[in-house]
Amino acid sequence: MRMRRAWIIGLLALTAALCGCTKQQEEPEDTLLYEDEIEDSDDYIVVGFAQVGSESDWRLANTQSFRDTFREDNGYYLLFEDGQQKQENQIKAIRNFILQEVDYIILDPIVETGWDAVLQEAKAAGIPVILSDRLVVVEDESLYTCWVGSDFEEEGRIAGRWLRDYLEDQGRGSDEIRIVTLQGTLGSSAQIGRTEGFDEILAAQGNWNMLERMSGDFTLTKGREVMEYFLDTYEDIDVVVCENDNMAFGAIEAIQDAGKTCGPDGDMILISFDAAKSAFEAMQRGELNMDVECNPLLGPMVEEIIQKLERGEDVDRVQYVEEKCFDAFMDLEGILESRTY
Ligand code: GYE
Repeated sequence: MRMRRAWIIGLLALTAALCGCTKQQEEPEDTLLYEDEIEDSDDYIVVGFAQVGSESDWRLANTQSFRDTFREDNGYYLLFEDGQQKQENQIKAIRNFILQEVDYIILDPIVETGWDAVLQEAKAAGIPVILSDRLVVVEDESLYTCWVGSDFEEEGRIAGRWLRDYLEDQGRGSDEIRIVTLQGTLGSSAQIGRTEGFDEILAAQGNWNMLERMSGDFTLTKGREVMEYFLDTYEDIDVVVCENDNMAFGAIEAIQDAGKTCGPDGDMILISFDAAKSAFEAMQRGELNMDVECNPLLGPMVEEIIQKLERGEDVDRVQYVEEKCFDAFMDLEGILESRTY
């Protein structure tokens, strides 16, 4: 079901006319460049990517990884749709991909539920769906081919274990520890896993008190608002768990505006997830204690899967990305040199 370049252009124009909201329309220069390069005989693997949005540093690095991988000179034509953190936009994008008869659909589902109907449509059209980053919960598991992403629950456990050991080292192992959590988008795999993993460790510590959890939707602005609310509501907070870096940056701003401090020498311990470069810089400035890595560079892994499927080979149903954790006491300058996101 390969599509010729000229055919794709016709379809792109049709889609733009139908939905009036495609990335191609927002960035006409992409299409123009493409039209200049028409060679009727060339075949491409056409991939439609329904991305969550552009809410975080992690997300931008993730999008870039797909753009870098699925290039025309690499044999691909990538149709990219930014869902702007709305499930309905992602569903619309998938329907457009089906209409355009793409060869593969890559879906990074904003939340886990609500995908049965549209994935059924993709299946009926014979288009394989590869899940990337987050997972879906569907009744019929055959609605997607495979999933590549992080073990979010383990990330949550890593954060919890680190906190337990750190408090122990500080001689606070049996003090009452008052914790607040800034959660990611509720119902997303990253939020569910990180919350549950951390909870597992928390449940075993009789002296840890989770004061409140609230969603900051993985963004700096909402993270800041939630932290302002926590600071207004609770007088003593010992630990702030942020389920991603951008919310941690918002929390740092709120804490500093309130005349308080966080980090290894601060009033509060700050824990985050993702380990983007900007978070390393926050650790270097002494504002953040630790960060659990979440690798956004999933493009090459998805490409490998597509190549296998093209050759008719079996693919693993689940593939985890390798991840580490970093804290402010490491040689951050040395580590930063080799970080790519
Ligand atoms: O942690 C966050 C992003 O799903 C792993 O989504 C991803 C999360 C990531 O917005 O920064």
